[in-house]
Amino acid sequence: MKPRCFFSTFAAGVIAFSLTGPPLARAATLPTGVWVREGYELSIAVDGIKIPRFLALGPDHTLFVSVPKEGKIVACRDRDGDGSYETQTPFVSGKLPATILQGMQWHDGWLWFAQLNSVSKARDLDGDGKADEEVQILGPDQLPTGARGGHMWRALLIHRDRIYTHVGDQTNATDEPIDASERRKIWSFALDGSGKKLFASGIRNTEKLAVRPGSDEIWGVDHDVDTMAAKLEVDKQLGQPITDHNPSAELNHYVEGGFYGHPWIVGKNQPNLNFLSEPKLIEYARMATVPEWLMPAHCSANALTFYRGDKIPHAHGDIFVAQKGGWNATAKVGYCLSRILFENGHPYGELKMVNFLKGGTEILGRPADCTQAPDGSILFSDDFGHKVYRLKYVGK
Ligand SMILES: [Ca+2]
Ligand SMILES: [Ca+2]
Ligand SMILES: [Ca+2]
Repeated sequence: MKPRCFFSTFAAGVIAFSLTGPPLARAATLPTGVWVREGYELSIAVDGIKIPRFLALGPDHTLFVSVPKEGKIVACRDRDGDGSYETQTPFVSGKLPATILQGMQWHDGWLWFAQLNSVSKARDLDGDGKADEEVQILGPDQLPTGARGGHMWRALLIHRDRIYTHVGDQTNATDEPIDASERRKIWSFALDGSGKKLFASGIRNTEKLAVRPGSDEIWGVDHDVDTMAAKLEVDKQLGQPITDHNPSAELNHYVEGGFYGHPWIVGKNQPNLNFLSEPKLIEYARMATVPEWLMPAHCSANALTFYRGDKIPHAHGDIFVAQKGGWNATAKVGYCLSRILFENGHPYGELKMVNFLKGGTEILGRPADCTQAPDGSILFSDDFGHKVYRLKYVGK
């Protein structure tokens, strides 16, 4: 059944928040024209954080929000449990913006967090909401090369006493042998930083890793390459009819020893058209693990969360994906939160849940990360609108 579209006209109510002083009254409303799937309610969970990126839940339902441009992680509290977070406290601060605070996970009493060249953990000992003990677990000597190029957002996952981390290709598609760089790979370490092991390779830019509920499987969404047919689409009057739709963005199940194709192979074992003269092209295609699910080219699927709750019907084990929207497609794609449906551990369909593209052209938001709130709703950050939204199932 085709979902009924409607435009939000309701206000989220009054958001009261404080940075350091008493709560401030502040009216926060949804941007006009955001589409929300029927049966769901969208509201503003956190307002007033400039360019929020990644999210993590801590004890007592604290929501941690990374703010890379300001070199800090903000701890947000929803004291009355109504889905609106009233207080914001800088939990970690003073990091250089160039080191890009990104991946976070609460584990064993600490907030673990990744920067470009490090993985650290911090905790608050005196209960004032600010971390006072910080330990660096991995440093530049153990992690891939430093601040050069793009895709420097470090993923971080702690699972079964291992740290998993990844930084993407330093360019759109660097033409270098698989072993030439420690980028484009997932590495794992013991929790004390020892025992470095290669986990998977051929990955362009996967900013978040997640474990499928009831399994030890590690999954992630990988950004597709840009300008894939640039060598063919040379007549500017003809536009970019191939690049506009290729290659698809990928949802991958990353396995130990797996190779995921980048930069030579894209999507379901298709050649990157800029690498047709690569002598090992077919060898790479034979090696590559194909994605479990494909999303539209240039949607910029940025981060995911598996749903582990029971408040959204039939959603346990499904994935929610934050799609920021990319620059390389002629018509805008992405700018949404989607849900990828799973059955027997594999995806079989995708639903758009929230659409921030008004009339196909006007950008109202760019979802960067998502996570499941303690009450079973979905929280997702918008680094365009400087908000964290809450999507709650309300019926039907
Ligand atoms: Ca509240
Ligand atoms: Ca403290
Ligand atoms: Ca791939």
